[in-house]
Amino acid sequence: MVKSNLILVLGDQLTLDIAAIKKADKSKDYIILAEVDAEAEYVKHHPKKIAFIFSAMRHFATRLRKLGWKVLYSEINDPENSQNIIGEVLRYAEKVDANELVVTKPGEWRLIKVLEDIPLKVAILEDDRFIASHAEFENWASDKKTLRMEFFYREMRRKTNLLMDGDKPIGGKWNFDKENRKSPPKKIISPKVINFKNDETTENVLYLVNERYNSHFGELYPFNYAVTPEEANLALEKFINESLSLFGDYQDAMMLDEPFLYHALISLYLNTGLLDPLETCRKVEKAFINGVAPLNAVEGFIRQIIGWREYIRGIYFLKGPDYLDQNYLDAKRKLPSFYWSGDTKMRCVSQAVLQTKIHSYAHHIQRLMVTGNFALLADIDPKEVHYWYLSVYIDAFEWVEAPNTLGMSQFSDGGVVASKPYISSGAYINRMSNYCKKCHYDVKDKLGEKACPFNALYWSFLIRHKGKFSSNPRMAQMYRNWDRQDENVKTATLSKAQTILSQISKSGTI
Ligand code: FAD
Ligand code: DLZ
Ligand code: SF4
Repeated sequence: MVKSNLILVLGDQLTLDIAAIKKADKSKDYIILAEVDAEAEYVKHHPKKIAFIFSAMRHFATRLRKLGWKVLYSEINDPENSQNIIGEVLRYAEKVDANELVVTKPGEWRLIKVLEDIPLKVAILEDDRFIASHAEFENWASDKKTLRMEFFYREMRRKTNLLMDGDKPIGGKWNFDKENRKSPPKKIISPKVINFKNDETTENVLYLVNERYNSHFGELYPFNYAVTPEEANLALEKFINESLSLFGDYQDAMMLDEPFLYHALISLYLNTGLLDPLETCRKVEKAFINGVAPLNAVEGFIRQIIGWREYIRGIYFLKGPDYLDQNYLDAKRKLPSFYWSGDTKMRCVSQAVLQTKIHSYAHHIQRLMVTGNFALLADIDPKEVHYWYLSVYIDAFEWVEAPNTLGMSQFSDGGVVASKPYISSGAYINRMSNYCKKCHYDVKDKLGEKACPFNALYWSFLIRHKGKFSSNPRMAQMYRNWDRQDENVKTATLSKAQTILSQISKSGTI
């Protein structure tokens, strides 16, 4: 008799196009989906993220069964559930006397390792939901001195033929960012995101998540995210029709009580298999062809997906597990408690943290130039920052979160992802947001009682790490600006920064 294989599908692999399912035989193989505490708790994920994943898993299992697949599903409150992935695979392996475990490569070294070590015959297949394979990225990287995203992106444009006119980019330029990144307008009426109605499956999951993980950071209710590919597609369509045309212009803008602005809010769906990246980009390209959105917006959006998203994944797998342990700037401070409470007088930070608490979402510039910028300026241990981002964001899976946090945001890889640290004083935040007008601190002040903490911290960061950055041509102007300042002001600035850091160490906030 031909033995069955066990096909393990993880909570971020919820598509029929996943490699392990594409290789499976419906007539004899079993698909395993397992809700387990180990995955929900190895970092304490935001309850909305856990609910999103469990509900999407349950909906996917229903779909598989309707299509005739045999599904072995572990619900979180099943008393027989061993509460970890390996335990569940071994339990089912015994039950069905399986031949082999087949799994698509997880997006995290931790899980890859435990699956490689499982006492079963196992096949780990490459995840081919991406545009570039591991081999293609390695090949691209092999002869490069520096791994800059922009050049990799051009390769991806050529490969996908997105926004191409023969071998030339449409519009004559690869990148239209000069036309993007406007300051926020005085008034904005940003389109509302769809609040999906929860069905019985989602309501059951919400009940269980609320009971089980209510000590985790974040608010479970209201829960309105899509949990099926059909719903995720509706969210994408709405973005294309109502927000895409202004996506480029206000990509970097931040506004009080406007968490989403013109962003797509689709990373959670792309990263879990509810949306396909290439199909998404083709729909967005069509919006340009049909005159629904301008080139600067469409090119900017496509670059985020076939450029940044693919590049970041390439870096994670190219650099290996040791990438997580790097700490180029030797940053050692503890993460201030206001990252978990939002309890700070810095309006920009409290906005980012409180939105994250409610939605499990903040947009790119809030992540990079508010919470990330502050952590970098304050020498926070990158591991603690990584733990925070991985647990609080609904779209966070290590392959995409770690290079963004450790590389792009915290410079802990010494400049693999970023050619210079993403740091700024309050002036940048003031230019790109309306936060400062409603802040306790004065963004124009560097030294006074109410001086914006970003200002002194910015200069003290530059001076503390002068040995590492002063020869970087992209930072020369910053050091020249410092040199031009009065000696007394310099001394007072560094002392102010010290006072801020001591205050945070003592009271956990500022
Ligand atoms: P939009 O702004 O509408 O962009 C469209 C899409 O482009 C996103 O859905 C996303 O898939 C892709 N994209 C844009 N920038 C990036 C990027 N730098 N890396 C990968 N994909 C990108 N993104 C994640 O998906 N998961 C993470 O865990 C994550 N952690 C981050 C941590 C830090 C410190 C920073 C600075 C960025 C992080 N990002 C992460 C990238 C980016 O912030 C999110 O992809 C984006 O905010 C998701 O919201 P959106 O769908 O509205 O994106
Ligand atoms: C993030 C997550 C959570 C919260 N829960 C589960 C789960 O119960 N079962 C599962 O298969 N996957 C879950 N995931 C996603 C995994 O953690 C993810 O597959 C790895 O982090 C690799 O990207
Ligand atoms: Fe943030 Fe400083 Fe502006 Fe306050 S003044 S919102 S702390 S940048």
